[in-house]
Amino acid sequence: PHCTILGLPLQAGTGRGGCLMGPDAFRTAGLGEVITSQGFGLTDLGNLPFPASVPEVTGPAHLKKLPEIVAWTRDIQTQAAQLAAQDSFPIFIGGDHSMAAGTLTGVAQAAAALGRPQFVLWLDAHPDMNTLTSSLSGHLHGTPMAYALGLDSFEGIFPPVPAPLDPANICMMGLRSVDEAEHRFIAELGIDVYDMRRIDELGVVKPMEAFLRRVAQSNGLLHVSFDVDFLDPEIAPAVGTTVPGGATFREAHLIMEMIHDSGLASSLDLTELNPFLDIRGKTATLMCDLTASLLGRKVLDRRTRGL
Ligand code: DIR
Ligand code: MN
Ligand code: MN
Ligand code: MN
Repeated sequence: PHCTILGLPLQAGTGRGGCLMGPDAFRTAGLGEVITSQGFGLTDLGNLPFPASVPEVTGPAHLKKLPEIVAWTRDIQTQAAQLAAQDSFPIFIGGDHSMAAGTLTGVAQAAAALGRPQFVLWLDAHPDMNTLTSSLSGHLHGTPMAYALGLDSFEGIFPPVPAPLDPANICMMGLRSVDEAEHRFIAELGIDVYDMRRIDELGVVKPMEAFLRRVAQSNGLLHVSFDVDFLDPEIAPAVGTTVPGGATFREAHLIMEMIHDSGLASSLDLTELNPFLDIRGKTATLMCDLTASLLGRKVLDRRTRGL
C-alpha cells in the first residue's frame, strides 16, 4: 500500500490567517512517519504552488477573495482528479476547507471515469453548504459542499463541476453550527446528517455501520473530509472557527478505526488546521494520530487476557 501527500496552502477562504502553515505543521507533527509506520510507502508531492494565474471573475460583492479561490479550485480539482486515478491513497493537507471545492469535485470526476459512485464522509461542525448567494459571512470555506453538489450560483464563476455529488451518498457527522439556508438545503436534498445531538443519543457506531454498509453495497469510493473543528475545541484548539460541544477523542478515533476496518476509504482531506492557534503542536499531533487510526493503528489493544 502507498500514500501520496499533497499540501494545499490556501487560507483565502477563511477570515483568519494561519491555515497557510497547515501543511508544514502536519509534516512537522510527523504525518509522514505515521504513514510509513503503518506500512505504507510514501510520496510527498510538497505543496501546490499559489495559482499561476488568477481569473478575473466577479460574483456577489460580499464574497471574499473570490478570484483567488476560483483559481485554487481549478488547480486542486485537476490535481485531485489525477491523484485519485492512481493506485496510491491521496491525503490532501490544507489549507482552509475551500480546498474541498477542488478535492471533492476532483475525486468525484475520477470515480465517474471508473463508473463507480463517489461517497463522502463529512466530519465538521459545519456543513459548508452555503451557495455564493446564501453565504452570510462571505467566507468561501463555507461553500465547498454546495459547489460539489452542483447547487445554483457557482455556474459561470467556478469551474464546471465534472460529476456532481449525489446527495444520497453523503454522510455528515458532528454538525453543530448550521446556517438557515444550509438547514433548508440539507432538508430539501435529504442528506444523511448526524448532528452532535444525534451522536450524543446514538453514539458513532450505528451511524458509521449504516453508512459504510451503503458504500460497500454500491461498490463506492469513499472520500473522507476531516475539518479540525469536528473535534471538541478542548482537544483541538487550532482552528479559526471553534464551536463547543464537538467530537471527543474516542469518538473521533473510533470513526477512524471503523473506516480502516471497512477498507473502503479512497481519499482523505485534513483541513482547517491553523498552527498559529495551536498549543505546542497539540492539534496537529492529534490529527496525525487520528490519521494513524484511519490507516490501521490500533490505539487500544482489544485482545486482553481472558477474553
Ligand atoms: C458559516 C461558518 N456557515 C459560513 N462556516 C464555517 O461562513 O458560511 N465553516 N466556519 O468552517
Ligand atoms: Mn469545514
Ligand atoms: Mn467547520
Ligand atoms: Mn471552515
